[in-house]
Amino acid sequence: MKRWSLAFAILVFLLGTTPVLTHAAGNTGTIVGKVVFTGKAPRNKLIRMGADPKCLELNRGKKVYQEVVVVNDNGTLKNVFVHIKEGLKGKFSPPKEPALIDQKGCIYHPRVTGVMIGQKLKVRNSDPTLHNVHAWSKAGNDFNVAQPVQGMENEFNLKAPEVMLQIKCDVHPWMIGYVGVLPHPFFAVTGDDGTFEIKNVPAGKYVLQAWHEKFGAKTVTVEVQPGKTVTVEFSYSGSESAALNPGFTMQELRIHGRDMTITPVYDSDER
Ligand SMILES: [Cu+2]
Repeated sequence: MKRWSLAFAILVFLLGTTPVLTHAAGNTGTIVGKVVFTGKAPRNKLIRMGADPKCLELNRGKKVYQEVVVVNDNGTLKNVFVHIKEGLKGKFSPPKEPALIDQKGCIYHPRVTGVMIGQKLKVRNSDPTLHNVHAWSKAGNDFNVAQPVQGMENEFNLKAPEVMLQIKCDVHPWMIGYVGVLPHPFFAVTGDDGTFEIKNVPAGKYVLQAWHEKFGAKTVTVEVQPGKTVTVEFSYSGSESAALNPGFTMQELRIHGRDMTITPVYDSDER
C-alpha cells in the first residue's frame, strides 16, 4: 500500500511539474483531414506591381494574383489555418526552429502560417528592394521593421495568442500575410492538396477550428485517442462571409472592402 502511495505521489509530481512528459508517445494521437470547397471560386485580383519597378522586374513575364481564394485541383482549399481552439490542458514546448516568412518576388511566402508563443517568427527579405514588415495586432503582437537590404532577416517573439495576426508591407500595399499565434504547437496550414496533419496531440476531446481569410472560421469537435489517427473534414461552400467571423480583426475587414462592427458570432458548427 505504501509503495502505491509513493508511486502515486511521484506520478502527481511528474504531472504537475513536467506536463510535456504526460504527452509522450503512447498517450497521443494524430488529427488528419482536409478542407473541401464545394462552391464556385471567386476570381482573385491581379496584382499590379508598377509602383515598384524592382517588383515588376522580379515577376517579369508572370501574372501574379492576390491569392485570397486558392482552390486546389482536387476541390480543396489552400491556405486554411487549422488549430486546436479549445480543450488543451498543460504546457507545451515550442518548436526550436523558427517559423519563416520569406518575402520573395514582393509576395509573402507562405501567405498563411502559424507560430507558437516561444517559437521565433523569422522574416526574410529575399528581394533586392525595400520591404517594411508591419504586423497589425489586436493582442499586442505588433512589430514594424524596415528591411532595405536583400538577405536581411529579423526574428520576432510574439507574446499573445491571436488568430490571426495580419502582416502587411508599408511599401507594397498588395503584400498581405497572416500568422496564427498560439500557446501550443497543434496547428497546420493546408497546402496544394488541401490536407492537414496535426501530430502528437494529447488524447482528449477538442474543438478544432479552420480559418480562411475570406470565408471565415468553422469548428468541429474531435476526439483524439492514444496511438490513433482521427480524420476530420471541413467544408466551405463559398457563401460564407468573413465579416461574421469573430476571429477577424478590423484591419482584415478593411482589406476585404468592408468597414463594419462585428456583432454576432456565427461560428458555424459542423459536427
Ligand atoms: Cu514590400
